[in-house]
Amino acid sequence: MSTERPTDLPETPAETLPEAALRVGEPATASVGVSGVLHSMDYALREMGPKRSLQTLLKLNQVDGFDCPSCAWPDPDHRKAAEFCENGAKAVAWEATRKRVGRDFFEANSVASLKAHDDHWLESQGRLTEPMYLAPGATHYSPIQWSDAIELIADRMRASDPDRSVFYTSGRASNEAAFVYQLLARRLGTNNLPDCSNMCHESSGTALSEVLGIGKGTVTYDDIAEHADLILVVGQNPGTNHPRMLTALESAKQHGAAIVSVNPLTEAGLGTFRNPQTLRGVSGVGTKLADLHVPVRVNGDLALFAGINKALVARGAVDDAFLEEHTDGFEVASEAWAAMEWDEISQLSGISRQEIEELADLVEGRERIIVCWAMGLTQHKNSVATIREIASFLLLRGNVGKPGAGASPIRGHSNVQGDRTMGIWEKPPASFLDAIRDEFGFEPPREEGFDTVAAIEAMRDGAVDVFLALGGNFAAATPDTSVTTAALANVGLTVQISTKLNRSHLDHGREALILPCLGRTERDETGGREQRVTVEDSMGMVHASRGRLLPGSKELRSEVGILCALGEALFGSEDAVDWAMMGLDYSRVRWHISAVVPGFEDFEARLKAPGGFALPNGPRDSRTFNTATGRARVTANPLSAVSVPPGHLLLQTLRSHDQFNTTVYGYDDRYRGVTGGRHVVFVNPDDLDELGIDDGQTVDIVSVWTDGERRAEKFRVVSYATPRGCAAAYFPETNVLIPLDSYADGSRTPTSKSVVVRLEAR
Ligand SMILES: Nc1nc2c(c(=O)[nH]1)N[C@H]1C(S)=C(S)[C@@H](COP(=O)(O)OP(=O)(O)OC[C@H]3O[C@@H](n4cnc5c(=O)[nH]c(N)nc54)[C@H](O)[C@@H]3O)O[C@H]1N2
Ligand SMILES: Nc1nc2c(c(=O)[nH]1)N[C@H]1C(S)=C(S)[C@@H](COP(=O)(O)OP(=O)(O)OC[C@H]3O[C@@H](n4cnc5c(=O)[nH]c(N)nc54)[C@H](O)[C@@H]3O)O[C@H]1N2
Ligand SMILES: [Mo]
Repeated sequence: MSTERPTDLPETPAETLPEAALRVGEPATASVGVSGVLHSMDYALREMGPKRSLQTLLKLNQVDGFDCPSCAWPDPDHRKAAEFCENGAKAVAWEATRKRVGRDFFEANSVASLKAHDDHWLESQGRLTEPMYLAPGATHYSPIQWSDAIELIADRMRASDPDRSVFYTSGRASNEAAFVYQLLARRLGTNNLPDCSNMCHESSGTALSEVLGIGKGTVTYDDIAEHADLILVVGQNPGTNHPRMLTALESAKQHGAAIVSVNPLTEAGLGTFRNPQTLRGVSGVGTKLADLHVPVRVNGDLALFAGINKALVARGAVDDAFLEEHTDGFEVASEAWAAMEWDEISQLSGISRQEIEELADLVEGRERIIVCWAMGLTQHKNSVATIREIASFLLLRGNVGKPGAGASPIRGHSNVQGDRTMGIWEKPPASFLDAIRDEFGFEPPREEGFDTVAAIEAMRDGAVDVFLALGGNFAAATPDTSVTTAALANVGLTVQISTKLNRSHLDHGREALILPCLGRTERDETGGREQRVTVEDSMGMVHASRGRLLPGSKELRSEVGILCALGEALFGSEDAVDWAMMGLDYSRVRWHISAVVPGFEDFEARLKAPGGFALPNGPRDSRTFNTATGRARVTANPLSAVSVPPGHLLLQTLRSHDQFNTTVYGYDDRYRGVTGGRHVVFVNPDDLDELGIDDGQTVDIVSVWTDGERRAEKFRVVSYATPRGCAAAYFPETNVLIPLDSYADGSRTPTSKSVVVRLEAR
């Protein structure tokens, strides 16, 4: 196989970044509505054309269709014909595009030349079509047969110690793919299963397991849409990241709920919502969603909720019977709250005592309270403590295990929760490993494996020979971009199972493979019959997903198919695990899942119910708490927040309206008034005055950490309504600023929302 670059093919020139087109206008106060729908249709037609657009969008989130590959928001029981949002439509169009990246493309473009392009350009080249191999020292990827690619991975894994292989997962993988993947890692002999969850809701899982005895939320769709009378949306931007949640919030309002948004920014989605599925929405008359906006300082939520808890306890406005019957720790926590100083609470949260007391008034008048949250809470040093404090807030008034009340971490990737349920976890419980042993008859490894941060450290230190990624974009999504890039270069073989070209194919190990796979939208005929897969949504509902489109290329394989082939290559056809059988028929995988994973008994049969089935949830179903004491734990968590030296700002890194994580659909952030570019940093006007920096000026963002400084160059300053001392900019462009060893206590989630920076004029 040739790795020489053919000289007669021109390299695609690297485009200059379109930042020259950057424009900043007023942020929007309303969201969705007709403009959002038209925007997504425009997009769908451009990427898919009219026929594919119809074929896909009308099957999206339908009972006999496929699960939206965008976020993990659940489906309502009563679905509409168009059960999708603007950003779901974009995600589908992005996958079902008619553009292709084939061998000619890789022949024409060296890895070095591709690196000069940005993330939008890379993915917009189209779907990957055949397996590609980058030999040691080669400048270009070249085609490789599937069987050779699989044999090559097996060969490198066999030649190395199991703990020198790493199996990364992104949250789009189906339950079936995830189950086979973790089985492969454990059969090989390692728990090195880092995943995107480590960078996402790990803090939620850690905190909730400690205090409620379950690492998931405790509410259903109907709890939000029909039963709650107060919903707090904390550190989450649903208008962009979970747009279908706005429909549920609109319904909640119609059922009398009050909605409070706790966020440094006033995000458009929680202003006026124009629901395109209703006549009122289409005609432009919207529902005002948030009744109250609490402009908390970045990282100020622990202090804010401690303040509310302090106020509630001081007033005696707690549910004594619930606390007595179901919890422990209340007495100790009450003393700790009583001892906290209001001045410190207000200073750290940025919210006055009076405003906090007013919030407590609102809470006192409501009987069924839900707190929803996402990355605004999970990506700080004190995130686990913050989420424990929120659990205490719910427990104080018995808001767990009754209709319309509970904890609701809103998950990101469409199956990230299911992946964890299937055992994608570097520290699986012993009971899970025992079940694997009993089902398959081999002894799985018991030592804890690498999480995402530990995996990067191990690569950096030369302790990894094979890095395999089931989806995602590890090189771009992880913190400390330069460190991670260098770490990946230190790996023997990097393997990416992907749908689209991305940074992780270009920041590679000494040799590298790209294995192109089927996406959600595509018909899966692995083993000569039509297969379906399953997913679990953010509320613990499990349901089937079946794509309809013809695969983007004849060479594409399913994730399950690829992984089972690797299992067979590694362990042979006589192995304790029936790799070949599972690769032919996914119901065989589900059969094993039934035996191993609690809550999946009779899996295949229960899938027949339209809309799927609910997994058991102790706190929600029966106020059963699987904690160390068998009770829910009320905790008061010592006040803390990141300290920011004078002249510096606390930067949060977030998503624009035109991206899905590292997948950048375009350069506009409609709701925040930014078009034509992504290199912007949002700063409070008074801070700009104090720092002597002008709106519109170009700056470098410099992060300050114990080991020195990191720099992100050429950002345009945007004067914006964010609390004093706080700033915001988009990820992944700013991941270069986040130190690898800056992570949350207890969950080791990188502190992507708490980066101490200064701005340096250019
Ligand atoms: N279209 C689209 N959908 C997505 C994604 C996507 O990229 N695009 N990503 C998916 C994934 S994987 C995830 S995890 C979710 C992410 O969903 P979100 O968590 O909504 O994503 P972010 O853009 O990171 O937004 C964080 C929000 O928290 C606020 N915030 C930041 N710091 C703080 C703080 O200290 N306190 C409080 N109270 N708020 C704060 C920010 O202002 C922002 O509104 O969305 C999922 N859905
Ligand atoms: N600074 C900063 N960093 C962050 C965050 C932040 O808020 N700030 N958020 C973090 C969060 S919440 C998350 S979840 C992570 C995300 O981290 P990842 O999950 O690793 O990244 P994604 O950008 O979601 O992955 C996109 C890639 O997935 C591949 N892909 C898409 N669909 C499929 C499929 O069906 N199968 C396969 N095999 N591949 C597919 C495509 O090739 C695409 O390029 O990033 C984290 N990083
Ligand atoms: Mo996420």
